[in-house]
Amino acid sequence: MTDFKNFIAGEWVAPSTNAYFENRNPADTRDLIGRFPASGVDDVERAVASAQRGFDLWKRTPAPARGDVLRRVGDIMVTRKEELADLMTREMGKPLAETRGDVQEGIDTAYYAATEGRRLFGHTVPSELKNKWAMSYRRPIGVTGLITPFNFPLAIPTWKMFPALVCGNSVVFKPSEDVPHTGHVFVEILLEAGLPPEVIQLVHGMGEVVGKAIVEHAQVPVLSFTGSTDTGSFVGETAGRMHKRLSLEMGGKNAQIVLNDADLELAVDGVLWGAFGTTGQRCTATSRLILQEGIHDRFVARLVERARALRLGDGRVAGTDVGPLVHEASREKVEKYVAIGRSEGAELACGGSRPTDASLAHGFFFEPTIFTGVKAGSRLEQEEIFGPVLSVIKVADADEAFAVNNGVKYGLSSSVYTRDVTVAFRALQDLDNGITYVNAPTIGAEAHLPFGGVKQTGNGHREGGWEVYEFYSETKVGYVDFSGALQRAQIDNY
Ligand code: UN1
Repeated sequence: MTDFKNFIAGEWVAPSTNAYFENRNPADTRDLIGRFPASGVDDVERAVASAQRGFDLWKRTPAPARGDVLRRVGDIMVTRKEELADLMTREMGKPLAETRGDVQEGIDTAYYAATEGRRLFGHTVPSELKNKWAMSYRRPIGVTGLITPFNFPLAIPTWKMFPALVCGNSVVFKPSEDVPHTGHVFVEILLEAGLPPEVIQLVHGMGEVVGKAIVEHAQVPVLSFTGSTDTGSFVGETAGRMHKRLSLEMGGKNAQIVLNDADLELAVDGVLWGAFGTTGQRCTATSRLILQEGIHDRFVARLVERARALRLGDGRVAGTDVGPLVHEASREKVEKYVAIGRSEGAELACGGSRPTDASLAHGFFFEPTIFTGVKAGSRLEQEEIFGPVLSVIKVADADEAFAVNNGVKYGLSSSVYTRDVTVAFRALQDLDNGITYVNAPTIGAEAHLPFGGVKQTGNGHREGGWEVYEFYSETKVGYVDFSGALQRAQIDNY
C-alpha cells in the first residue's frame, strides 16, 4: 500500500490532518492505486505561503528562461507518454488511445508555452506629445490557484499551469480527487525539468475543504476552475466578493446537427466519437443529436446499429471502445437521467442499463444509450448528464436546428454536418457556442486555439491559444518623457 504525499514548501509531506482517501481503478475497483492526502486548511496555508516565496523568485526569472523549463517538461512528457497514458487510464478509465491524446495535448501546450516565453508581446505606440514614448507590457500577478477536473487529468492542468508559469506566476494545484496519481506524477515531472520547488505546490484533497480554502485565500489573486456549474457559481461568488481574477470552464449540452444533404456515414462516425468517447464525460461531449426529418429514420437505424457494436471494457485492454464512468455517483446520475427520459416520453433506442457481462461487474460501466423522440425543452434535452447518453431531436430544417442548438443555457461546442457552404457559414455565425465544427464532431479542440464557451459554460475567458496569456498576466503601461519639460497631456498639445 502506497501513501502518497503533498508537495508543499519544496518537500513531499504528509497532510497535517494525517487523513487519506483511496484511489481505485473505475474499471475494476479491486485494484487500489494508492491512498492520497485528504488535506486540511493548514496545508493550504503553508502551500500559499511557500508559493509566495516561489513567486518572488520566479517573477524575476526572464520569461524565455521560464519557457525553457516548460520545453523540458514537454520533452519529458514525450519520453514518458506511454507510462502517463497507462496510469491515467488506470485511475479514470478512458481508453489508452484517448489518454495518449491527453498526454499529447499536454505536450502541445508545453511547446506552445515554451515559445510564448519569447513573445508575451506588449505594444509601443506613439505618444500625443513630443519626445515621449508610450508602451504597454505584461507583468506576472502572483499565486494562482488551479482546480482541475478528472476527465483530462493531464491536459487541463497543463492548459492552466503552463501559461500561468510562463507569465511568471506561482501555482497552488489541486487536482480532482478522482485523478490524484496523474497530479502527483505531473508535479514530479515539473521538478525534474528544473522548476524551482516553491513555484509549484500540490495539495490533494476534497473540493469542499482544499478547493474552498484555495478559493477563499486572500493571497491567491488568480483562480482557474474547470468543473460543474454549481461549484463554479460558488467560486464565482467568492472571487467576485474578493475581487479576484477568475477563469471558469463549466457545463455543456453540445449538439451535433445533421442536415439532409450531409455525408451520413461521416456524420455517424462523428456522433459516435463525440457522444461516447471518454464515456460522454467531456465538457465538449455530444449529448444532443439534431436530425433533419428527411434523413432521421435512416440515420437513427445506422447509428443504433453502430452504437450496439461498441465494445465496453477496461480502457487498458486492446479493442475497448468505451471505458467505465469515473465513479458510482456518476453512474447513478446517468441512471437518474435514463429514468427522467422515460418519464418524459422519449424512446430508448439502445442501451439504458448497466451491462450484464460478468467481466464488467467490478467497474462503473454503463451501456452507450440513445433516446429518440426527445422534445426540445425537456429535462433530458436541457440538462448536462456527463455520461454516455445521447438525445435525438427531429427538426424540419436548418433554422429549427439552429434554434434547438441555441435553446439551452450552455454554449460550449456545436457541430453541423452539411455540404452546403452557405449553411456552414450561417452555423459559424449564428450558433451560440464558443466553438463550432463543420463536418467534424463537437470534441477535439486543438491546444493552440482559444477554448471556452458562452452563456453558462464560462465567464468570458478562454484557455489555450494566445488569449490565455492575457488572463495570467496584468497589463502595465509605461510613459517615458525625455523632453526635459513638463508636458501636460490633453492640454499642452491642443
Ligand atoms: C473538456 O471536456 O473539458 O476538445 C476538455 C476536446 C478536448 C478537450 C476537452 N481537446 O474534446
